[in-house]
Amino acid sequence: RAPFDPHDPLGIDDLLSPEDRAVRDTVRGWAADRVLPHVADWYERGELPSLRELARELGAIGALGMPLTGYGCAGASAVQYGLACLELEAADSGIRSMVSVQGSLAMYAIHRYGSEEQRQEWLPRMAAGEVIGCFGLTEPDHGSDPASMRTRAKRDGSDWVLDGRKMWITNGSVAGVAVVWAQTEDGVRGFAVPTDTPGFSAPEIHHKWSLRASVTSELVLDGVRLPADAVLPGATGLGGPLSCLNHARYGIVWGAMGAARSCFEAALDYATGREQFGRPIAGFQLTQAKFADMAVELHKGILLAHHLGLRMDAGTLRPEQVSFGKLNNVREAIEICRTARTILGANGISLEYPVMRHATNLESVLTYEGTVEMHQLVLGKALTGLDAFRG
Ligand code: TGC
Ligand code: FAD
Repeated sequence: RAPFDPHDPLGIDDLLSPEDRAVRDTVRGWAADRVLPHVADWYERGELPSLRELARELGAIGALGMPLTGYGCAGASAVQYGLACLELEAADSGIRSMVSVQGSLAMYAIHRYGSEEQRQEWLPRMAAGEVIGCFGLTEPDHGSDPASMRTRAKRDGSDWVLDGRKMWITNGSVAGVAVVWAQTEDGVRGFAVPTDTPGFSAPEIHHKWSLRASVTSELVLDGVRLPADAVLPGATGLGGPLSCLNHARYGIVWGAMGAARSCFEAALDYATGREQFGRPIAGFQLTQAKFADMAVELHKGILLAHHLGLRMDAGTLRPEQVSFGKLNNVREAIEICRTARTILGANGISLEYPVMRHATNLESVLTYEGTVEMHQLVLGKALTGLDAFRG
């Protein structure tokens, strides 16, 4: 029997193929070299200064649009994409967010719903990290209920004219292309908007106390005139953007466990070295109870993510199952980070350690891509057959 590994107590590694491990190790190595030495500083400054450089490097290792096929994308499995998200978020949720929005939202929308011309125009450069994408669904007054969005796209001859506002948009002010969702006479449609189009601007949102190493922006659309072929032809109705969310939410199911793992490991390392009452604090029964509970939720969460990944690869994953995973794993990850913080005592609040940074990041992760309550209601509806959203 293999010896007990405190970092993999259930032997989950045995479920992975050599290719899965190679993907994981590549992304882990990249994050260790390129993110971990700098991220506390970026976080403190509230910036992601080398975003464009990082995006190109992520493109070079195949991490952008990773499970998509063709157009320069890696064509990786869902499990491999999930492992990459876990490793990126173990460094910082902001890096995973940048990759999620690029690959699972902006690129996925163009790949699934775009014309062949739109795919050829945008995807190879996005896969290489040469063009950054963003995904504008949320508005200042409409977050959980995107069906009520006010952004409008009207026909003017063969052109489209877009007016409205989007809020809290990751990658917004660095994007070369914005996938914008707007109401039309035929329902919600998506548009690939080159961000140098007159009338488009993306002021950055400052003063965030979470996701500080991430670019978040407003999108302002004032009479943005687009040619007829800017609309994504394959999507009509809210199901278009919501189907993109399934993919990004799936990445978060894995990613949240990365943030939790980082906090668990920081706490374990700290508790074995730190002494109080003449003994390492890891030797106290109350501390060990915390470690046992954290490990149980961490590795249950990774098993759940792996299970959902196998279902996605098999084509059997349902949106309600993604809600199950997002609800559980983000909620448990936050609990693990908060518990880890207590183990570090006062040092737990310092940026010298990753714990508080992860805990505050996860407050955003808990809200974006569907709040806790949205995922409870999605599951509630599936379990009871009754829709609580609109009564
Ligand atoms: P509802 O009537 O239930 O559905 C409308 C149409 O959409 C279909 N649908 C889905 N299709 C695919 N996947 C899903 N998950 C779907 N959920 C619903 C549905 O079948 C229907 O299709 P059809 O053909 O019958 O018209 O819609 P509703 O208005 O009642 O709303 C449902 C609700 C509340 C679950 C939905 O609006 C929702 O998910 N709200 C949360 C909004 C949200 O998550 N926004 C995220 C914005 S992007 C972001 O946060 C990026 S963060 C950065 C990062 O990822 O790192
Ligand atoms: P609201 O919808 O106003 O909700 C407020 C509270 O009310 C929540 O607790 C909610 O659960 C609760 N609530 C609402 N309706 C109900 C109900 N029926 N029953 C019970 N409770 C309810 N969006 C994008 O489109 N693209 C992005 O790239 C993006 N990036 C983001 C990055 C960051 C850092 C953050 C913080 C957000 C980002 N978002 C993005 C926006 C995010 O998706 C929304 O914040 C989220 O969907 C919630 O919307 P809201 O903030 O308007 O909250």
